[in-house]
Amino acid sequence: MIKLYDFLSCPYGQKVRIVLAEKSLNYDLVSVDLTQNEHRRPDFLRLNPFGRVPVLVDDDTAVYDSTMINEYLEDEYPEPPVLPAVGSSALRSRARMFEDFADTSFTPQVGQLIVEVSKQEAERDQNRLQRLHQGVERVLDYLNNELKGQQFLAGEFSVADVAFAPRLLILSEVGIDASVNRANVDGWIKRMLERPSIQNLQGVSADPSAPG
Ligand SMILES: N[C@@H](CCC(=O)N[C@@H](CS)C(=O)NCC(=O)O)C(=O)O
Repeated sequence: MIKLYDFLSCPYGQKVRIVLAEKSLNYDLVSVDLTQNEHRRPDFLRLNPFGRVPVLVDDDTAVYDSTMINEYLEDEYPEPPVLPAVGSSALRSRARMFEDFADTSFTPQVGQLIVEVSKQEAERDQNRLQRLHQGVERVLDYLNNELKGQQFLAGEFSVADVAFAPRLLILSEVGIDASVNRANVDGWIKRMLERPSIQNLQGVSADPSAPG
């Protein structure tokens, strides 16, 4: 039996829930309320010494970190795949690089934007806000270019697209229209929104308690 320790608005937990849904895997969701510091409790720290969600427990195996969890799911439950086929080394690297870029650059940047936008207007740092906006717009331009002639970032739908989806879907809440003047990004978002794993994703919101 699979258990997922998660906080619904966490974009990294959302990455894992998209993959679980793609692979039609049943699981129990165990809520770890970050606003109540439940991620700092000793029993949770035994699962992940970093004290972060998501953590996946599959029978006797506990795995933390969304990227490592999704690798585990791909190894253990390979169908349908969320990585290009073994042997397509260049495409597999491309998928992993995009996932890493989303996790370490795009998602945290949008997270900082969420935190800034959720402040009272008078308390917002307008320069920082502008810098963050420009940073996200630059990434969207880059993605628009990378998506030229492609349905998804690395061949078929993969962990590369999964990693961007949670924060792409809330950009309008922080005042960014990802699609305007970016036809490739527009088509990509529409294709992702056709997938039940993304349509039914819970917790997609600009919640500053899980900025990512
Ligand atoms: N690299 C990790 C990041 C996970 C992460 O940052 N989770 C946040 C919530 S979105 C968290 O648990 N934060 C609590 C903390 O850092 O104290 C992953 O991909 O799973």
